[in-house]
Amino acid sequence: MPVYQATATAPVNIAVIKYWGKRDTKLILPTNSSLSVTLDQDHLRSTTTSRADPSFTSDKLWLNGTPDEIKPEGRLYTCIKEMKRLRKELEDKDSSLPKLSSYNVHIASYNNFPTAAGLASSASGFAALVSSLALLYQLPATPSELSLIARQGSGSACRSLFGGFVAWEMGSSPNGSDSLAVQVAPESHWPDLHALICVVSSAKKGTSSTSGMQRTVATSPLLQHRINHVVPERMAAMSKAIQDKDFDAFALLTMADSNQFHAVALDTEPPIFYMNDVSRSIIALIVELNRVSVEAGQGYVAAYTYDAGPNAVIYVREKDVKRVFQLVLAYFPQPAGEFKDVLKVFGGDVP
Ligand code: 2P0
Repeated sequence: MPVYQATATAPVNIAVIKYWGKRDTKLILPTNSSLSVTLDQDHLRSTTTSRADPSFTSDKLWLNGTPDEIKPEGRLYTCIKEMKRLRKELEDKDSSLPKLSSYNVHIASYNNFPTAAGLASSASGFAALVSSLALLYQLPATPSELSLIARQGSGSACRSLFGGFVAWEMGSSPNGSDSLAVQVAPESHWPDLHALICVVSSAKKGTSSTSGMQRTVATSPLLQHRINHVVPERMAAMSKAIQDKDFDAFALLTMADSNQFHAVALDTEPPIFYMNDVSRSIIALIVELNRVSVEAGQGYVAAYTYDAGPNAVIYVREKDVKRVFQLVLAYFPQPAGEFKDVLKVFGGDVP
């Protein structure tokens, strides 16, 4: 009997223009476009193996070795169903192909980063799942086409189908056919850019992104302003900053968008707080570092950004990695209080 099995990996991505809010919760269609940097494979990635076999009695999933439920009509179920549908289309065109679409699949997914680090794994997880099934089913699909399916697993997952700098275009079609990821620039475009990940707390977040963002959609007047009057211009400006490798513009936009995302979280009823006192102290440190550097005519040094949790991601250029790393450690010696670690450097190792 032939063995039908494939393995794929996908990295974590960190948004610099944030996704927050859905206009369609089932199809996962966002209320605004977003843009992210995909981190390198060495540090934070999911690796997923999929196997199809006529002897399997149901679809099954293991996450880091532990069985996970595939809920009927849930997100995992939808992704697997959509991938089988694409395979079936291929089989209908070429009758010589084995009928893998009729077999159940077993899927095993691992993260190479500790889940205790409090870093989101749904983006890399769903991207790796869709990639491994695409490989198993030998689909001729492009990463943008696969992003349409990964998006239905977790919105931010669609951006992890590409490396480098990636936009998730919100689209306008009610069926989601144009809500997909496109690469703004490959990783090789700006190798000078690094990311430091400061693990402030490894605790699970109090409000999940999925429920938090819909509360924001329902109650925040500031979100309407953001969607209609801020993000469209910011997407264009961020793409240009990346194309031009303009770190000052990139840093200003990244920090402004992180601030506004946390402002709409606070503008939600009841309010959502993702950052804690340590997160805010790191902001103060970066703001002061930049102020001194800008006043000396040397421009911005670092850009912080925070997702739906207290951990900081700090973008810096190669020449400043060591300096910023040492500065963070000087103010937040480890282990101290809630501050756990400066984890990884995207594009290199911790100096
Ligand atoms: C982002 N976040 O753009 C934003 C910034 C968190 C803050 O994408 O409901 O886990 O699965 O689509 O993708 C987190 O939201 O939410 C997120 P679902 P997801 O990265």
